[in-house]
Amino acid sequence: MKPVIGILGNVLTNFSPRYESLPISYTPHGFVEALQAAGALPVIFPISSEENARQYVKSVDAILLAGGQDVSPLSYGEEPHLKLQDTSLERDQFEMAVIKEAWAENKPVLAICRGLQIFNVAFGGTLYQDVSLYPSLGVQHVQESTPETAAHSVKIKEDSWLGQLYGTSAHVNSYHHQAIKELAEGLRPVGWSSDGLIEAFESSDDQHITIGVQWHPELMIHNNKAAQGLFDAYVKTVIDWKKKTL
Ligand SMILES: [Mn+2]
Repeated sequence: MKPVIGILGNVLTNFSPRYESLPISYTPHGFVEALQAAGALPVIFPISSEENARQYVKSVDAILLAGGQDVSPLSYGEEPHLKLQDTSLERDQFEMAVIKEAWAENKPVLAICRGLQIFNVAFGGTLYQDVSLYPSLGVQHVQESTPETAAHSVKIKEDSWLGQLYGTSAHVNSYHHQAIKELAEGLRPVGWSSDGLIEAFESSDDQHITIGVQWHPELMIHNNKAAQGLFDAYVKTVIDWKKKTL
């Protein structure tokens, strides 16, 4: 049996002028393609109310948190900065409920870009609402080049899940204007850009499988072996975890 992985979806409200009044539930196709290529069965969870999080989590083996809107600063006790962009409180609340359910059930979570940020906030961490608010900013984190192009380097902690995959460094793309400020308890940083921002984390205990990356491997799967390799390794980890818990 292939592992079933729930991808947290989004709503597109401006799909095209012709369909202005027709919101679309979706996830970027790269996530679907990458998980299928890795041998998993992806399903997409539409944004839903918090009370449905439990049943959704129970219906899958593992979770993938996708990219998207800014996380609302109201969730970490701040007012919106002038540089804050589009947010969705509804999505934030549903995703935080899913994250907590997955944690309670020890189900693996791969958190990408916004996914890493919302995971951090769900457990009490905070964010820079815009990278310009980070005092040591020295790297372009919203790259001008196309998404399949690696834009900056990341130093990786060798003794980590990501370290087994990448060794001590990786070249990644970068499309985030928000970033982790204080990391939540229960998580440990395992990747940093050269200006010192946290670009990856994992859970600090051995019990939970949580991998968060600030970059977008799903946009590089066609021309970067390590990008598809991350999804391959995640699905393998989910399969191993499933065997252990049966
Ligand atoms: Mn970056």
